[in-house]
Amino acid sequence: MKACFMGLGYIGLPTAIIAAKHGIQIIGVDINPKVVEMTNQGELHIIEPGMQELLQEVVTTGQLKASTTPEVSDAYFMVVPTPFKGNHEPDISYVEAATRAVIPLLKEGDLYVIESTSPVGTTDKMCDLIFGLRPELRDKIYIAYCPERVLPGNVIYELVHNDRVIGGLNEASTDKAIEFYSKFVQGTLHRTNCKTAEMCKLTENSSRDVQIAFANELSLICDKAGINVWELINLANKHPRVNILQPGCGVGGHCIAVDPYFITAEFPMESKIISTAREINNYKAFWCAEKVQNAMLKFELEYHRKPIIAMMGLAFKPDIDDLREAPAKYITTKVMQSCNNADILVVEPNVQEHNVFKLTDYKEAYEKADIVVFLVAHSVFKSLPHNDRKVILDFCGIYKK
Ligand code: SAJ
Repeated sequence: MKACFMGLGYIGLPTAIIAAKHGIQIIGVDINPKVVEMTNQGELHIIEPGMQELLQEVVTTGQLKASTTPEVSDAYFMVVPTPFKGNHEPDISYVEAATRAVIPLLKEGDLYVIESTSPVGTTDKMCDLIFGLRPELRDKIYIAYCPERVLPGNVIYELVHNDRVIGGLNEASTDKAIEFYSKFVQGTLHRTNCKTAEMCKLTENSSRDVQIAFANELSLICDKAGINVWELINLANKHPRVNILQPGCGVGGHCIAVDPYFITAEFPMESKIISTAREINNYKAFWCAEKVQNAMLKFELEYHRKPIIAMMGLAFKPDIDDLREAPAKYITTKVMQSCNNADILVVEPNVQEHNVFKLTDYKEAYEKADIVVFLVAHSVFKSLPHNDRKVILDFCGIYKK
C-alpha cells in the first residue's frame, strides 16, 4: 500500500508519520522545498512532543520519503491549509491546487481523501474537477472526506485513539476509506456522507467557540458587577447539567478562531449565535488591551511615574510554544504600541527567543513589574507568590480558587 500525503504541515506530517509507522509506504509532498529537505533529513519542522523520534525512525527505515511533487500511489490525501480571505470567505485554492496535482496520477481503484477543514460542498466540487478532467474514472475511484480532530500537543495519542467521521461519496468510497484509516486508528470510524462530514468538523470547532464566548461574555459581565468570574463558573458547574468553559484573553490558534467563518460565510442569515460568538471572542482581546492601558494610566496618575508592566504569556493556549494567531501576542503588541515600547517586559517561558519581542524570564519580570498581566495560564505562572503590592490583571485565572 502506497499513500501520498499532499501537505506536510501540523496535521499532514504527523498523520503521514503515523501511517508510515503502521507499514504504509508514504510519499509526503510539500510545495516548500525547505520542509521537504528537513523531512528527508529526519528533522521535524513543526513543534509536537514525541514526533521528532518517530520521524527519524520512519525516514531511516525508508517508510517515508518527502518530495515537492506527488508520485503514483494507491491513495491520496489532501492535508493542506484552508485559510480565509480578507472578508472571511473560505479559500479552498490550496485544496484545489493539491487535487489538480494528483489528477494526472489517478488510476482505477485509487482512494482520494480530503482531510483539510473545508466549507460544505468542497468534496463535491473536487469530484467535479476530477471527473471533468478524467471522465473515464467516474465510478472507478473512491472519494471521501475525513476531517482530523487532534489537539496540538497531544497528536501522537489522539491520531490513533480519537474516533473519526468518514463521509464517502458513496458507500463503496466510505468502505475504502474506513479500510485505510483502520490500519492505524483504534477509535471508532463513523460512517456518513461527504457533506455531513464536512459540516461535522465545522460544527465541532464552532461549538467550542460558542462555549468559550459564553464564558468570555460572563467575564465581561462579572467585571462590571464586581463578581469573581472563576468562582462563579466553578459554582455554576456544580450543577449536574452545567459545564461552562473558562474565559481567557480571546481565542487563538488556526482552528477555532477560523472554522466558524466557514459556516457564517455560507449561511449568514442562519448562523446568528456562531457569528456573535466570533465577535465576542475577538472583542475579548481588544477589551483586555484596553484594561491594561487603563491600569497604566491609573498607575501614572497615582504614582507620577510610568509603571513597569509584565505581559505574562504569548502562546495561544497554556503550556505550548505555539504563538500562531495568539490573542496574547495581539494584546502585547497593542499595549506596546500605546506606550512607545517603554517599560514592558514580555514573557513566554516556552519559547527561547522571538524575532519581534525581547523576552524576559518570568520570575524576573514578575519581580520587577508594578503591573502584572496574566494572559496565558501557563503552569509555571501558578507557582508565583501572590504579591498584594502589585496591580494584577488576571485574564486567564492564574489565581482562581
Ligand atoms: N480556550 C479558552 N477557554 C477554554 C478553552 C480554550 O479561552 O475553556 C482558548 C484557548 O486558550 C485557545 C483557543 O481557545 O486560545 C483554542 O484552544 P483549544 O484547546 O480549545 O483548541 P485547539 O485550537 O488547540 O484545537 C481545536 C480542537 N477542537 C475542539 O476541541 C473542538 C481540536 O480537537 C481540533 O482538532 C483542532 O481545533 C483543529 O485542528 O481543528
